[in-house]
Amino acid sequence: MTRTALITGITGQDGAYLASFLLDKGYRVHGIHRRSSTDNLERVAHLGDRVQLHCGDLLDSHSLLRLLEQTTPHEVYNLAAQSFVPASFDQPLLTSEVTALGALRLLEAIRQFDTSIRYYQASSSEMFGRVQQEPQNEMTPFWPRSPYGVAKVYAHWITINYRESYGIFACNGILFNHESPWRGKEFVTRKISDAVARIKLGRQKTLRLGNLDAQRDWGFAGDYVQAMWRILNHKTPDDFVIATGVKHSVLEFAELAFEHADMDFREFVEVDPGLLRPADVHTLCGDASKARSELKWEPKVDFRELVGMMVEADLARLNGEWGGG
Ligand code: NDP
Ligand code: GDR
Repeated sequence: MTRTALITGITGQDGAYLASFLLDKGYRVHGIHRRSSTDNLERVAHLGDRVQLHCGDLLDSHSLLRLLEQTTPHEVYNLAAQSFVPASFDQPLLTSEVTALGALRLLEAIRQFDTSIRYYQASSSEMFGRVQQEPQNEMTPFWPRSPYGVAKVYAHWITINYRESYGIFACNGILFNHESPWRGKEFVTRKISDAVARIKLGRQKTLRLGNLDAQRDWGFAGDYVQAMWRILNHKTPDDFVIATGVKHSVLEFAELAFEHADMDFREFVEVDPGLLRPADVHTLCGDASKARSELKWEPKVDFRELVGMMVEADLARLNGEWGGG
């Protein structure tokens, strides 16, 4: 029987990679997107009518229930969120409504419609925030450092609560930072790769960054969406850390990205104190050994390959040669 998946946040980076992955696995794929006055379907355009798109919003319970009834999914992937950490300091209430209560609205709709639906929650390493242990695993206590991180902790625990209370196959993937050529331009990796390409082609002179010392465990989004599917198709519902286990600083990312285009970052990077956050997460590094042993999941793309892939894609984009794959 053909399996059916419903993805929230299909227009985002992970939504596009997950939709493509599930289609290749033979799934029928439905996606929920917000109505917009401008086209926001760029990342899924290449999938054409293989993906069925529906208007809905995590702020609107009725649209979620209606779309469950219309699409009758076996699996629901909740990837939608206000996902940009700095914006969560400017709009903490909106972030909580979407990122925290949005998960609850979707779980409630599942509870009302069909408790046999499997539910994936996009949990985040930002929940570890001021880290209590290095590296972080499923047992590490949370200490979120932003309204976004706090909202993700709520969504994480309400997912566990619906699993324990109603027997729903509800799981959290605690994913560390993952990037790709489809990453939004406000996130630091894509901001850097885009700037490197522009500077290389003479269209930009400098790159202004905030905290250069922040360290992240960066992986490739294409690898990480495979973990989402493995989590939902595991024998029992559970929570998993997904990470590479290797961390690098923002400075190292910038250095390598400029080097990839035969440039020296010291000539172009400027520090802008205005880009520092009220409270930042200084270091994150994940321990994915549970996913490795129970899900047989492994990241394939390493840091150097990821940086090179992103710079190459942005150079190709600016030259009008990028296919979007
Ligand atoms: P993006 O920011 O690229 O995508 C977020 C998606 O959520 C977009 O499709 C956006 O729609 C949608 N969205 C926002 N608000 C609403 C709403 N009110 N109703 C419905 N949809 C909404 O995020 P990523 O793809 O990078 O991440 C996917 C998920 O994983 C997010 O929940 C994120 O918080 C989480 N995560 C991401 C990590 C990463 O490193 N990428 C790591 C750990 C967790 P629109 O296009 O209209 O804005
Ligand atoms: P993050 O990603 O906050 O980890 O959240 P982001 O790329 O925004 O920041 C990573 C680190 O880089 C530092 N930094 C800058 N960040 C941005 N955006 N712009 C800059 O100019 C800049 N200079 C330095 C930041 O201070 C930070 O320490 C991402 C999102 O995808 C979340 O949704 C997800 O949950 C987490 O990753 C895991």
